[in-house]
Order: sequence, then structure tokens, then C-alpha cells
Amino acid sequence: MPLAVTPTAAPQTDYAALEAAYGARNYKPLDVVLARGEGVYVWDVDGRRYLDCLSAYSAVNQGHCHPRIVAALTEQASRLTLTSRAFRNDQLGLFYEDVCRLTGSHAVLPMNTGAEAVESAIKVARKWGYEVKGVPAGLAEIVVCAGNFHGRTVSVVSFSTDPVARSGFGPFTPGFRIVPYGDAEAFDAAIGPYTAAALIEPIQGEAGVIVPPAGYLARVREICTRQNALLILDEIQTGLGRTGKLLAEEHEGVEADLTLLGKALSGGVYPVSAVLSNREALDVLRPGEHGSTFGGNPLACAAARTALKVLVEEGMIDNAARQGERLQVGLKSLGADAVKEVRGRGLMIGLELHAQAGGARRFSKALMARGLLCKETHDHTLRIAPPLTITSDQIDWALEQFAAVLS
Ligand code: IF1
Repeated sequence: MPLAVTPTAAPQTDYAALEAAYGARNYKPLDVVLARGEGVYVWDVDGRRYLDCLSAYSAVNQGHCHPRIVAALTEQASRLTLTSRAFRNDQLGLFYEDVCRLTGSHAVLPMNTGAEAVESAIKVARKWGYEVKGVPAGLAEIVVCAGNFHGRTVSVVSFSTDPVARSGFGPFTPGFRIVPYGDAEAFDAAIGPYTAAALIEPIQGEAGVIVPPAGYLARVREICTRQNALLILDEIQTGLGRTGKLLAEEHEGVEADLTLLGKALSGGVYPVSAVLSNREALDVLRPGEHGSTFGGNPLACAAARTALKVLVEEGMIDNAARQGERLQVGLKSLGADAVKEVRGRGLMIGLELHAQAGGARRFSKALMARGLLCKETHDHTLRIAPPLTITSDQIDWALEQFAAVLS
């Protein structure tokens, strides 16, 4: 007879204590316990409302619990969720077609998390290097940038330059060459006959919303073409409207050979990622050489198809450009002494504080007390990334809160 466990119905569950008692301690979140989300707003367990200016690190571009995305998820969840790729399903081909038509790609490899898309792209690039470029077996190199963030798997942190992200996790995967971000000459010098690809964020998010010099991506594109190396752009955070274009590469008029998507690809309701490609690069994969239990499952595809649909049909991309401009101009016009720089594109904004300001964490706490959630990255930069559905009135309200805490 199992022991009857009567939960201690405390008047107010101590969620933080539960996390501390049972959870891995790999995060230090702000002290807010969220219970509901709708559009640009989230509510905590006590019913307080917050304007979400993080969007789960750009995974909720379409706004929390978008009704059309939730409806698509719910409908599919009650019909068919997972078949494995041992069989076909009635959503995958439609997802492929929608993604390729929207992005102009020729082929899609569906995965689940961003890191899996990055890892898959590394495998595809290396195999392309050996089979198409003719790099000697086992010697393929991939050029990456200092300050990169591409996920948390061992191979990906192998080329991180952030000691916190990599120390203690060796031995590391070889075959990566690190160059300074934004330096096209250093990039050109690093590319050689063994270079299979370059893996670059169009804007470095975790590094503090670092926008490269104008023309950098175009130079990198030209160098990769000239040196016969694949250009892989990691648009997992910058893609899907975040910077005011469908893909951030559009700001420079370049086209990657492999484009990585994740996060908002599902509107934040389910982990969905993808490697987009011209036909040639992805064709190096043959049956049995790569895969995933959940990759391309019907539930993911149904959610993602609607997430892409609402992004375009509801004008979120242009809104991100307009409201991002309003927010950046407003932040710059505050003229706050504590602010060193406001930078970014569209609604992917970094507000860097002077070191004397005492660190960004205390500002994210002060903003939280005023009903606005954003997050510091490293010590002195606030990352500001509200859902792309935000209105001018909500931008103006947010500016009032920034003015109050920065004055
Ligand atoms: C965390 C950071 C952001 C990404 C880019 C790949 C991935 C990410 C450009 C991997 C993921 C997430 C990870 C998440 C917080 C967040 C993050 F602070 F960690 F660095 F956005 F900047 N490429 N970024 O930004 O995708 O495997 O997570 O689905 O680790 O806490 P994932």
C-alpha cells in the first residue's frame, strides 16, 4: 500500500526553496516567479504584471501564448505528436515547404534545440569539406569569432572564448580557429585550404549585442566565396524578425550557405530548430548519417508553421523595425550619465552602462520593481528584447521606466 503523501498545502508555495532543494544550480534568476503570459506581458504568482523585455532570449518574438500558435499546437497535440522519422507524417513536408518559400532556402534539416542545429551544421560543414572541397580526412577547420555564443554542448563550448562557459568541461573538440569579431582582415588571414566553413552570429547577442562594423558580413561573404568555404550564419537569436528583417543577414544583403534557426521558430511553445541550406551543402547527408528522435516531429512542425505564418501575416517584422527605432532613439535621448552606449538593430538592443554605474544587475532588479523584466549580460550591459508585437504606447511606458531607474 503506497504511503499516502498529503502535500503540505503551504499558503504560498516557496518556489525558490523548491528549486534550491532539488534543482541544479546552473542559473541565478531574478527573484520573480512567473505563472502566466499573454502577448508582451507576463504575470507572477501574486498577480503582478510585467512587460517582458527579454522574450525568453528572443524565443517569444510572437508574444507569449500567441492564440493562433497555441491553437495549432493544441489541435496537433490531440491528433499526432511524434512518429519518429522511421515513418513519414503529414506536417513535415508542409513545414519544409513553408520554411523554404519564406527564406528562399533549397533544403531544411529539422532539429530541436539551437545547439543541435549548430552541432548539425558543424557535421554538415565538415562532411562538405571532405567530400566537396577536398579537405584531407580529419583536417577540416571551422573559423569562429571571439565572443561567440552558439550553445552549451561540449563541441560548441570547445570554441567559446568565455572561461565561465568552458572551464571544467574539457577535453575539447579540435578543428576550430578563433578570430576577432568584426575584423575582416583577420578573418581572411584565417581562411585556408582546410577551412570547411565559418560560423558567425550576424550580431553577437550574449557578448552584449555587438553589431559588427558596416560591411563586415558582406566582406566575410565575399571571402568565403573566394576561398570556397561555407558561410554559416547563426540566426537562432537574430533571425525571425528580431532585428527588423526576417533574417539579420538582409541588413547587409548577404546570403549564407547554411542558416541556423531556433527559438522563435515555434513562437516559444516548443523546441524547434533547423539548418537551412542551398541543396548542395545538405546533400552530403545520406540516410542513417544523422538524425534525432524528435527532429521534424508533427507537433513541432505544426507549431512552427503557424509561428512563421503569424510572424509575417501580423506585420511583426516591420513592427520590430519601427518600434526598435523608437526604443533606441528614446533610450539615447535619455542622456543618462550611467549609459555608455545604446546599440543594436530592430528590437535586439544592448544598453551598456559605465562601470561606475555599479553593474547592470541592480538595474534589472530596479526595473523589475517597476514592472519591466530584462536581463543583464555579463556585468555592464542590459539586453532589451521585447516581443515583436510591442506597441508604441508600450515602448513609451518602457522608456519611462528606464528614465526613472537611470536618472
Ligand atoms: C542559456 C545566452 C542568449 C544563441 C545562439 C545558439 C544558441 C543560443 C546565437 C543555442 C541560445 C540562449 C541559451 C540560454 C540563454 C540564451 C542566451 F545568454 F545563453 F547566450 F540568447 F544569448 N545560438 N541562447 O543565443 O540554442 O540550445 O539554447 O536552444 O543557455 O541560458 P539553445
